[in-house]
Amino acid sequence: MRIDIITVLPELLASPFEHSIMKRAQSRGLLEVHLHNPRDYTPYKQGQVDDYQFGGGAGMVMMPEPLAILLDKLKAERTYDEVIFMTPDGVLFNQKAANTLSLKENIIIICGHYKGIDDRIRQHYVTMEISIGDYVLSGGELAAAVVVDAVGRIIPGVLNDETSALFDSFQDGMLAPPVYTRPADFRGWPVPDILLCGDPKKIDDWRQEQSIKRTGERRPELLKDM
Ligand code: 6GU
Repeated sequence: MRIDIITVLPELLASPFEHSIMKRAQSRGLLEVHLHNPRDYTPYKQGQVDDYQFGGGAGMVMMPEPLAILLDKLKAERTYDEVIFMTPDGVLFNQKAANTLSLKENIIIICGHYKGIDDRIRQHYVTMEISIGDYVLSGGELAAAVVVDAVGRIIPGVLNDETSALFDSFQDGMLAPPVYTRPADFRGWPVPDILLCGDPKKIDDWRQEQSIKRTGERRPELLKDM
């Protein structure tokens, strides 16, 4: 999968994909992340990419030309499955959306800044608008990093133990059960006995039960969807 990210702050996205699972996804050739700065494509002097909004009002808007020139260039090089715009007024991102995106070949992610981007880019280029939650971030970069991470880790072949994603919170619409490691007794706080019993069936049942209990306590609305 190839992800092209359009951002006026590529420095902000330099490190998130250079570690751990995102690094492995790329070194295995399963994920490619490319950063592009619209400033390198602007026809305006001094690298201008934003301007005052028509009609007045506080806040700058990203101008259409730098984005359109860059988008045209990318789209001439390959076919994209989606052109995604990161925006707090987009559709809420969730595990199902991550699963769907992980099956795509090529996607573009546009990070908004300032007051946003000229609406004509949204009308004529963008195919999908994503928000990562009901709060406002100062730009789309951190949200894009969240989406790339959530999508990248579930590309088939990325996780070492293929089953480990199956037990993630939300992968089956439920929260994950608690986990423990050594020591079996830490400061007098013991690991639940059942995890040491050696019976995989009993352990599985206990995890399932814990999963349901946690989901009921913390996110009861998830159980209603099942
Ligand atoms: Cl995608 N962008 C911004 N700027 N703020 C957000 C967001 C995106 N999702 C939630 N808040």
